[in-house]
Amino acid sequence: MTTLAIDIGGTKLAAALVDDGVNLRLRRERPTPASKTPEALEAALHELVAPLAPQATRFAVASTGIIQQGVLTAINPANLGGLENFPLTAYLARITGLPGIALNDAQAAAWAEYQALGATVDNMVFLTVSTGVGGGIISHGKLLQGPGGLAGHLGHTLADPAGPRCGCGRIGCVEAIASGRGIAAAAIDDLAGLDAKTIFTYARQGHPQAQALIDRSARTLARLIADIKATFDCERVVTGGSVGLAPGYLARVNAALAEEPAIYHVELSPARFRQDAGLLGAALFAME
Ligand code: ADP
Ligand code: BMX
Ligand code: ZN
Repeated sequence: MTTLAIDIGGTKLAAALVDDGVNLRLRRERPTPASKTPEALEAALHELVAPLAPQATRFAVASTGIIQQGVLTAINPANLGGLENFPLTAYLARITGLPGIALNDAQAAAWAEYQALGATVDNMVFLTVSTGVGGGIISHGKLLQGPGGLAGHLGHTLADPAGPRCGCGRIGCVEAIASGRGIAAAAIDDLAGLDAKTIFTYARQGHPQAQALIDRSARTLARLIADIKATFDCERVVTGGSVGLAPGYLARVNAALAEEPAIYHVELSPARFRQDAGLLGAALFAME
């Protein structure tokens, strides 16, 4: 069975064909439209999936935002604005002529990474540090989605009550500080207006402010991981997303976590499927 897998992120869209939930081919990627309207997203999705759809028997979407019965709503409209109650699965069914499913991107990635860990781990949490900070929780081998699809939105837990306001409306969310957007938003002076990717390049060249911004993100993530350990007592935390997978980032998170009391320590590893965890997870979930 061939699945048309689609990943909708705040920065990029990706699609690929996945055979039997494992073999990924013909991967395509394009930026998420800057004009965050339903029409712009529809046009971009259409262009992305059109060459692949005729070869697939169903579609499976991993998307940023809350997915409830195939309908997408942003919890943080700054990341994917203008999309309240966007009928994601209905739109894709119409343009592809295929049946399919949709789930949150970090929930999907958690599912793929959990399968990759094998029988040794029964409880794990996936964290993406990307445009936002997303999460997916596997508890006793089951993916937690929650009755409204909100389960695992760990990026919207409190990091700092004196911190910046998050696009979700709360003050001081982990996402507002640790995400790619959070890193960029805090940049000042010569780094003002630059994106997280460029700030990482400056940090590698020894730029003190760039290093401090990345360290602030990594420390915030480490505190979240200690909270996660206290809440779920999981055996593993897996990190993904372009910030989470950037060279040196996980080492900083590990160093900050090591400063917490030992009871809160948990094994961290980078996503085995790297940028494809969402695509593969959606395809695997569709097989369930
Ligand atoms: P999405 O959120 O669409 O899934 P990404 O996982 O690529 O996309 O995350 C986008 C964020 O990651 C942006 O803030 C971008 O600046 C940052 N980013 C992209 N590439 C890198 C990189 N190589 N190193 C560090 N940060 C990166
Ligand atoms: C936001 C939220 C989550 C998502 C996370 C990571 C929106 C649009 N998205 O917290 O649902 O899982 O970002 O998304 O409200 P990404 O785009 O960074 O991969
Ligand atoms: Zn928030």
